[in-house]
Amino acid sequence: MKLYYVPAACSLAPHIVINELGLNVQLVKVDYKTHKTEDGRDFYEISPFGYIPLLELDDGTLLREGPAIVQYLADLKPEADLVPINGTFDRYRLQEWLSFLTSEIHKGFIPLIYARLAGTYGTETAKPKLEQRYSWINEQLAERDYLMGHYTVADAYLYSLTQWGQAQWLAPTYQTNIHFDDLGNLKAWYLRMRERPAVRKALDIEELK
Ligand SMILES: N[C@@H](CCC(=O)N[C@@H](CS)C(=O)NCC(=O)O)C(=O)O
Repeated sequence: MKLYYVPAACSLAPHIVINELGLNVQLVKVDYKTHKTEDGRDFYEISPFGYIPLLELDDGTLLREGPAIVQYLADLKPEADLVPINGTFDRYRLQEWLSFLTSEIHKGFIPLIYARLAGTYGTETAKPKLEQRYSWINEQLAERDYLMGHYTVADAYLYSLTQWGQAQWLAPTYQTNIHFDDLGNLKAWYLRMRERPAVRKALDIEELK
């Protein structure tokens, strides 16, 4: 396995877990600014958003997202007890913590870090990244009706976030300066979601359009 990392970044977490477990993982350093790996590859060609951590399994399978990576690694050696067993309530408690850390703490820091790196407030750095991620989601939805192929909680999560942007076909809430008009697959998915009675019911209760 390989772990792509940037020193002192959030990839430190899987790095620590690897060490805790004594796993034989090759560390591949990525330059934060140039997005080149230390062996000269363009990191964007390996991972669509150019961010770390990224785990590459021996068969070439890639796993993104720190919370998923640390759980995958820890599940390789359950006897080390770094994660509660799958299916137990404690496992959900752990996932509660990981989700809290990724969305409330980690992403809370990002505008502050962007502001320091960019020299201005973070929106001019954050906006193109968000647009690029939505463009990628739009590509995924070309091949499937829902994010996982079938409808899951992830679609409900994406619906709640998407209404923060703007498009002619969208019933906007906060109207942030992110535009989805060119994303046809996202539009089809959004309209599909709005057909669902559970979505309609929630919109009605929350007095949303
Ligand atoms: N959703 C990702 C975000 C990872 C992330 O924010 N990585 C930062 C370093 S802590 C990064 O590589 N940023 C470089 C970039 O976005 O170009 C995760 O939770 O693993």
